[in-house]
Amino acid sequence: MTHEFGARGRGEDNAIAAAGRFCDCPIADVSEFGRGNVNDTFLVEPAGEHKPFVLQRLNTHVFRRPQLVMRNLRVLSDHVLRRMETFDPEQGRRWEIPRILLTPDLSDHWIDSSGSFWRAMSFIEGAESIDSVRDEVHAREVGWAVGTFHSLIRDLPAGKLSDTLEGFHVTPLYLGRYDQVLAAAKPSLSPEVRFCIDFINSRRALAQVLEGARARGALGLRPIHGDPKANNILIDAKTRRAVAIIDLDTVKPGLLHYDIGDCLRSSCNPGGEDGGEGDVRFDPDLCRAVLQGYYSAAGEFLAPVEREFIFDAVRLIAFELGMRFFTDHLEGNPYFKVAREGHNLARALVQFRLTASIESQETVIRRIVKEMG
Ligand code: GN1
Ligand code: MG
Repeated sequence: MTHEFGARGRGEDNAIAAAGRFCDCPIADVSEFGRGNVNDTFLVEPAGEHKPFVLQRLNTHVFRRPQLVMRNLRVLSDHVLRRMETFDPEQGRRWEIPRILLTPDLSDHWIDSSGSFWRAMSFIEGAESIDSVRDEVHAREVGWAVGTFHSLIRDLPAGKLSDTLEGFHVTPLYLGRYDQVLAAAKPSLSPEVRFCIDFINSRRALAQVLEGARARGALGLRPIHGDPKANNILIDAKTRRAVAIIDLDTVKPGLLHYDIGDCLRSSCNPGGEDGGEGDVRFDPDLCRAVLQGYYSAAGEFLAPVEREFIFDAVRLIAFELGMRFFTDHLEGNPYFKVAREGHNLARALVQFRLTASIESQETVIRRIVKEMG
């Protein structure tokens, strides 16, 4: 399956039908929601007193066993809700987890006549998903939310979670796949394509940095979020504090560094993934603020050796995402939704420029990590 341009608008009729399965209520409106690159997300607004909720069509090209995704979500939410009974986030601040909604026959999903897989979750009210971190206060909240989430799931037994996306964030596997796709695609060598190929070639050794440390036993698997980019942390519109972390489909055992790297690469890139105005740049002040927030919630879990890999993690996850976008571009965009021709190539260039900015600030970033203790 290849996503066509404007794929976001696809299937609204089906969305209305699906919305009706998760609420015994008249539906006033169903509109596209958020900016996910993989699943299709809608906000459902029922008429009358019923609360709005979030409806999603899972991308079953990516999540090939969606029932397992839902089972993981149930395991996760039962665990987190139990932990939250005794968890006191600083001064009773608000902290929530989306609830899974059920159909009348108590199923956590509904499959429509075209085979689309739908599920619904409660909507976290009065909170915003913000694509680019605004300032250090926001950055701190993002880091705090990821640390809090790590702290809430750290005792979730790995055996209870299925691996719903094998090889996710295992960079050497992405590199191997890229090599295969490039060999088959034989792309015409525009300057941008040439740049990406050269950029990857000169950093092949980097792909091993975390997996090598894991193989040596320096880093170990723990439950992680998998996709803690800045806009997956919801910010209370009034208090400006983080209130939830969403997009929980990739929770599974992994390295904390996948999450820390992903959170930093997204939070410290003020121009965002589509590249704003001007140069793509990694902002070290935002990095310090994210880490301060993270450490305030979860610093005690990070062994000294794990801290040493934080720089490598942010560099690697930016590089890896660039390689994933570029591979998808070469393949005709089967994975990430695109809004225009060349979108995944443009996204890859942003991540590679971000990687270069991270590399050029290695000393500063390593010093910031050291400051944290
Ligand atoms: C995808 O769909 P979305 O936007 O939540 C991707 C992440 C990437 C992200 C980049 C399952 O997440 O790994 O970091 O795009 N999710 C999956 O924006 O591949
Ligand atoms: Mg996601």
